[in-house]
Amino acid sequence: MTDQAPAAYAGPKRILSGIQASGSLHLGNYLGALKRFVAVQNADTFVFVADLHAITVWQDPAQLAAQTREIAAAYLASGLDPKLATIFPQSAVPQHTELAWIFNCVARLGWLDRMTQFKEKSGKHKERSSVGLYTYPVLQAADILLYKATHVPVGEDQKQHLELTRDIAQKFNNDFNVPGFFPITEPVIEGPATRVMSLRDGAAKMSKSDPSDQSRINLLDDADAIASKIRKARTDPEPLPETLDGLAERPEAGNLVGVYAALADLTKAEVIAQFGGKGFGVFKPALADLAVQRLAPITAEMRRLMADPAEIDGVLKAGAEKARDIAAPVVAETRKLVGLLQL
Ligand code: AQP
Repeated sequence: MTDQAPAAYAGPKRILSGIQASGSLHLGNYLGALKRFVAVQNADTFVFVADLHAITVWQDPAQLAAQTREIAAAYLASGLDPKLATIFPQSAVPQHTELAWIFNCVARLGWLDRMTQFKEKSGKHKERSSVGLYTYPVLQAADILLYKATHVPVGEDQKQHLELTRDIAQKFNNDFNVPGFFPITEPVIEGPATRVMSLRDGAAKMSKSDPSDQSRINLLDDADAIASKIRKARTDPEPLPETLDGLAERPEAGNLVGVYAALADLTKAEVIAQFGGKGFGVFKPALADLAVQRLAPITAEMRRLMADPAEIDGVLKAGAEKARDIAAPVVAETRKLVGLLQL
């Protein structure tokens, strides 16, 4: 990640990201997003729980608040420091939806028609999907540009949505003749685990919505479940190759090597240097030990926090106040540029 804000934008470098409150978090969310928020956090970092994104598909109203707190607990347990980073629920800052409406009028239908995540999530029955699921990337652009965020650490699956955010910023700046008003945000997609794959299928992304629990390691899994899922993970019969190139046609092996590298803060090449030539009988137990060692303290802290909603709510409330203070003037200025009546 560069240390500079993108060109033509004079504001400060600001990091922002979020995770949907749509179910239990998994290792892909942790390595692709959470762990990286923690690594880059500073006093200008905003991390939100995307509860409005979650309701683009059905969420049980009796569970949504608990799911929102669970994501916040994962943030804190993974090492996000609320004295440094601003942590808040998206819905507590009404300016997200206000800016999203203005952006709905800037974004073009053709841009949204190209979004592959909508196609994947709506499946064969797109006419039965919510309108919110379709316009989800526009709300995401508002989430980012509301804070004039310059850098967004995400997994690879979000690349196309970040491109749409850049297109919306560019078009808004052009349409209203305000070069550099919104930054052209940089996606930060880095490290050996930007796309963690299912443990059952090396061609599918590890995902909360995969019906098979065996396909993912959940952050709330205990040590036995983690070890058993890794032991049963689908692989081929060959030992690990001696060079990185040897992983090219071996998606399942490549995935496990990437997970090991991300958990150990190594490169994939360093993992291959250590385990090249060894079979999965050696590699899988080493990976299971490492995963348990890294995840168990996070799981324990998440459980402690989730047993005390008051502590989490205190962090979210303070974060929301801080976020609203930043968001309100940006929306006020945007309204003025668009020509909406100022009363
Ligand atoms: N498998 C993954 N590998 C690496 N990064 C991932 N992310 C998600 N899956 C992987 C990253 O996690 C962040 C939060 O994602 P999200 O919850 O907002 O939505 P998602 O990408 O739709 O996550 P899921 O688990 O796949 O949920 P469902 O099944 O509900 O669609 C993002 O930065 C994402 O890139």
